[in-house]
Amino acid sequence: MEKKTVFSGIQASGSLHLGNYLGAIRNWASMQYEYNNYFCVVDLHTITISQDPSTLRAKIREVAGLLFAAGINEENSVVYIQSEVKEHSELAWILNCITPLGWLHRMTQFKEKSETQKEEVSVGLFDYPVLQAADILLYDAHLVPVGEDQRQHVELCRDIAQRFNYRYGQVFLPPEAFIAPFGGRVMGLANPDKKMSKSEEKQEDSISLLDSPDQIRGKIKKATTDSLRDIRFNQERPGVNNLLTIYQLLTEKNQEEIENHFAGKSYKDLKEQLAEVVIESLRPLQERYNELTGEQGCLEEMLARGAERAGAQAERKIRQVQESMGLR
Ligand code: ATP
Ligand code: LTN
Repeated sequence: MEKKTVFSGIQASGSLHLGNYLGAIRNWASMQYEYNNYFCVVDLHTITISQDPSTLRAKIREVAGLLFAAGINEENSVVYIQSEVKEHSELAWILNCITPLGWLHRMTQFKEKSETQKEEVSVGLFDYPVLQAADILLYDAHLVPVGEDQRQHVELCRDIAQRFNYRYGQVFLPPEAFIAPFGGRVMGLANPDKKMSKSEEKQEDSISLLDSPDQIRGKIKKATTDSLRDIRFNQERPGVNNLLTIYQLLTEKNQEEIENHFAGKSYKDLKEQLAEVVIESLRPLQERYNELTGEQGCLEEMLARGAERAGAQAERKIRQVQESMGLR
């Protein structure tokens, strides 16, 4: 039986953190053997919010390197940079012309992001979901593994695909969101009411995948807890709950085992043990990352191969789209 296709994207808006790893990348790596996969560093989405050019360039490379370091491999997956495959922009324009404005006005991510943006909100930020639809539809992806926050964008992509097909024939495959039942939302350390986020300016809120052992110990030590004593999973105690959740995601023990393990211990013990678990879990990833980026030109070659493979599929698809519409 032919394998289904998976597509997902990740922005280069900052340093990848533990939330990105546990909620997304680790799952992509473990599911890659069952599917044909495309994992894309979506730099064109990243510039919907203003970025410093040299930082952006470095982050694009870092994010791509971390995808490989987390175990995504070239045998099973195509890893590439969005702006290196020009068909993404081309298809986004075409889809713009069939997407009703009202559909975009309903997108909650735009409402949230445009509120926190102090500078002028760009047309690109508003159009973000259409570019995302183009990403997915170019590769005939069946499944799109994302966090809960992206469900609405994948639904919009389905609607756009169906509208296009209704007008021009069966060209696109309407995809489905694939939301992992577990690990969907790692919260900030200092501010556990908000999710850990790349674009959050407060450094102490998130653990970067490239943080040193001392940085990790320091951030976890300062994590917000509460004035109670017992160590239990409880949504109403977001700080402690988040530390325990991270511990659980990394050790893969069940909640009862973990609560028994920490019975009678202090928050200090919890934080110290969690820090060691995080350090040990990230160690192999950091070693692979250093190897990959230490070897001159290695990552660049991998990304060039990725862009070539993605480009071949994207070119076929855009041709089919143009023919169906009378552009070719
Ligand atoms: P930004 O702050 O720029 O929005 P982000 O950290 O939210 O960035 P994205 O690039 O938007 O990250 O998301 C990449 C993937 O990581 C998505 O699939 C998203 O659902 C997942 N993800 C992001 N933050 C978390 C988190 N705190 N917990 C679990 N998964 C997360
Ligand atoms: N909007 C997504 C990133 C993204 C994406 C995609 C995810 C861009 N294009 C296509 C899945 C499929 C985010 O912020 N996580």
